[in-house]
Amino acid sequence: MSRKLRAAVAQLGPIHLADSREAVVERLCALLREAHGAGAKFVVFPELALTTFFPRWWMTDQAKIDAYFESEMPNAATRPLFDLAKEYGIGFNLGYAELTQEKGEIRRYNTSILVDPAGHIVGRYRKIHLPGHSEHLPQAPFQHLEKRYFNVGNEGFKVWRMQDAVMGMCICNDRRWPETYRVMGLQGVEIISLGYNTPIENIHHREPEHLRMFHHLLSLQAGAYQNAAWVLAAAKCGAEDGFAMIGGSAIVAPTGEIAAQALSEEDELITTTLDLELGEYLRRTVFAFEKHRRTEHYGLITSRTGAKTEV
Ligand code: CDT
Repeated sequence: MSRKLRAAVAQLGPIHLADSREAVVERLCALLREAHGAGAKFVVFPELALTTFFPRWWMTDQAKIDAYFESEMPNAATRPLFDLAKEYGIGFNLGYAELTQEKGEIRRYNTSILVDPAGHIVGRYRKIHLPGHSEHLPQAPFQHLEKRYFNVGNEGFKVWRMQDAVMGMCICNDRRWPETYRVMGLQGVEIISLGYNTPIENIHHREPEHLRMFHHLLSLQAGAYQNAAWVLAAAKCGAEDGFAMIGGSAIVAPTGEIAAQALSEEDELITTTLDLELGEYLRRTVFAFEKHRRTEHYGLITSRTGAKTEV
């Protein structure tokens, strides 16, 4: 029997410091209405979709930092999105900054959730590959303080069955690491969804601007193909208070081909019908892991973190 899921990626244009959560959620709802009109049953929103990309700002007042975090989900501001999605019977992935308590300690994560069409949170992912730095870089044009403001995710790369598909999540910089996809691939993932905020300029090392888009797509396409999964990637993009980020939201097929791609750097919806049999076919043939993988030669992947030359 053919298994198909009509899905959408909801790219967001800039969210400025002055924009309220309520105004942003209204934009998310407008995209959700458009997705419903296009027949989509699953929608992917970006990383940190409720606020500006605040790790670009150096802040020392913890109360000011915490104002960008959500301590419950859904909450008053996001409830309209959950209600509308439930009314339409649409599942979604939403990224936000999560403030929580674990064993009496406050923890902060860069998180995304999977919400099923009945409005229940069925999955949660906490970003593992946090990029950037933790100290103030006064000479840099902007900061990238994820290593300062967030704890490293502590729940691994899991998968969940939702809407008759095996779904997994990762967030932004995670998409550049092959291990991200493979750990989910080994759990039979069929759809990997992710959000991202990728500055046009790399403050850590100089590189031509066009490489930002090239490496973004290269990573999605390689991850999709090598794990026979659909990859759905939603940008927050354009210039937030003058700081530019790439667009290029995309839906990538298990063949590695781009099935749909956003053209703008604004709020924009792209849709595709995901044929889940395509991935099944590749997992039975070229990527039948159980037949072809040679784990006896892969030990260094988990026993060594940094590269070391011994010859
Ligand atoms: N948000 C996020 O993870 N951004 C990173 C910037 C990396 S700078 C080398 C990204 O991978 O796009």
